[in-house]
Amino acid sequence: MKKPLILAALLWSSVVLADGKPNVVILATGGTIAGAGAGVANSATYQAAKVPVDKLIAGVPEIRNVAEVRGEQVFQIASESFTNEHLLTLGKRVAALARQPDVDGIVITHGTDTLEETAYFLNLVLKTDKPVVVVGSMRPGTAMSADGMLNLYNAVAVAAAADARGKGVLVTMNDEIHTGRDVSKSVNIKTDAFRSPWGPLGMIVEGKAYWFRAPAKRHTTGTEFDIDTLDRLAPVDIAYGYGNASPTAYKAFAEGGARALIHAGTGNGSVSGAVVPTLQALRDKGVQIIRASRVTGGGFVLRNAEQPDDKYDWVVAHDLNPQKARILAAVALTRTQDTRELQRMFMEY
Ligand code: DAS
Repeated sequence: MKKPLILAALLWSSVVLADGKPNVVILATGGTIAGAGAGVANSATYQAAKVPVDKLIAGVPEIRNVAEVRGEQVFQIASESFTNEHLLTLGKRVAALARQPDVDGIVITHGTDTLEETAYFLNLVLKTDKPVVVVGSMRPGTAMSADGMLNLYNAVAVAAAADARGKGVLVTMNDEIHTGRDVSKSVNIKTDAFRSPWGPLGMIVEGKAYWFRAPAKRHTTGTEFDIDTLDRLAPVDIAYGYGNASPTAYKAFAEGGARALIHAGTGNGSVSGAVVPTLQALRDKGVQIIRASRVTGGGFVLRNAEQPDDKYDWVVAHDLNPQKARILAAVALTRTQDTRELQRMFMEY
């Protein structure tokens, strides 16, 4: 650690000890919350990943009423461009900060497009019960009724809240607190965009968290995965099911090195008769086949219902949407190739 950084950290922790407010670190990665548009009417036309973290913090001075905060700019990208390497880099930084006794909570500002994937990944691999809160915004800070300021304030308030500990990785958007496991971007152009099929965990109002549910699935300190033992994620791809579907995409992904294919099936994870033989052949070559559904918002893929999964040695994604199924498969395959073990993981996480 460089000398100035040591001095800054010592100063920061001394201020905190004097003041007694929780220490929250804000890790910025880009996205709309750091976006800027040409005019106040541009709520949907803007450039993401422009505003640096210190400017984000300065734009919400009330944050300092709930916590001592400092920021780090980890990336400055639109989140549709996240890669597995970005996930690993971010996860390792969060884990290192969470180990620091002078850090009480962590906020990650993030683009909304893949926010749900990052939040789920961290929920699986972080070994801390300190609050980690992922937050974004649907409008840039330059737009009328921008949602980023309040979203960021809420995220810091939750990250500073003692009763947010042990709840896994959280997402605060639009006054709601969601588990990173369930939440997904369900509307692509308004502030009420993030939904959990089983409902939010709670709400954050005027800086106070109100809890109504607890996470039901294994997370953070309760998982068998550990970011500190991960130096890569398995390549996993997703192909959509639809009328007139062909096996071309699945073959191409497998030729590209995919270790598992997520089938985003119609209905209950159904697979077109034109595609089944290709998936069977790919399974025989060692590629894992995981049936998810393109139908999201509640429900789950039932094993052996639409397809004889036991007979084909396939996995079902249970209630995970295809993009979250990819995250779990990418992590799980670093630990096992066994179908039964993979299916256990899809039921538990
Ligand atoms: N492109 C989107 C992203 O970075 C912008 C946003 O909604 O944050 O995810």
